[in-house]
Amino acid sequence: MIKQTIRVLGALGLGLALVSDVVAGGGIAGTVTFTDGPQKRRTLKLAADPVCASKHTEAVKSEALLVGEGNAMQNVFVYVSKGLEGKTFDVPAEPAVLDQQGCLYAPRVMGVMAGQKIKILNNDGTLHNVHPKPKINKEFNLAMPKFMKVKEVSLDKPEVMIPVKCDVHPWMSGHIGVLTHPYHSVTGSVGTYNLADLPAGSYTLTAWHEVFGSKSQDVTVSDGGSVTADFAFALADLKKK
Ligand SMILES: [Cu+2]
Repeated sequence: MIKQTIRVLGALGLGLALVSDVVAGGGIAGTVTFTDGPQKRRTLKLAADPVCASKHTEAVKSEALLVGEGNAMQNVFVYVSKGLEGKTFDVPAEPAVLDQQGCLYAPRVMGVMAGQKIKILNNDGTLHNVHPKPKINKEFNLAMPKFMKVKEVSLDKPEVMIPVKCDVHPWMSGHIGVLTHPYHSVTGSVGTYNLADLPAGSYTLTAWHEVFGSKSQDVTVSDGGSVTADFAFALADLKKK
């Protein structure tokens, strides 16, 4: 939008002086791959709660490692881990949403800003007990009986990552990353992430996966520039963890 405005003003011959205080920013985008390809996935024992089992027509497999076409790695949390110290950013007014669908967390991995509201939904018609296990934030234990469809919480301190478990359904597993800035992204089924409108500068970018740990690389972003930063994980990373 800002870039567009600059372009329009330029075309009108109005010069950039009018918008000289606008920082255009740059972007970082990339793909995360798992070079050893898809691995065998364990079948989850959802039958322990017939309500959970009834929500699925097929066997439900573990989502701890999801590798798609072209070795695309899903559910990798990519974020700026260094370089934004001392800068402040508005906390989004929109809450993040953590749903419980068929007794699985959706999304399984998510990022929020410290203090941002998180809306936790329960449309499963069964009891869930949302139980994050933070090391820095305050632990809470939220029982959501089947009639409780929504509850709002927030995590106030930066912490990457906070595991979330359900005390009723042991296979339920999620992770929330809490940051002081909005530059985070989670890879989807094609393994891509995108961080837009970063102030120009040098940063450390970190990619985190729940099984394979973290990898970092340094990137420099210029105004209006776009940087590509890809990450690759492999089975061998398990030993390094
Ligand atoms: Cu549950």
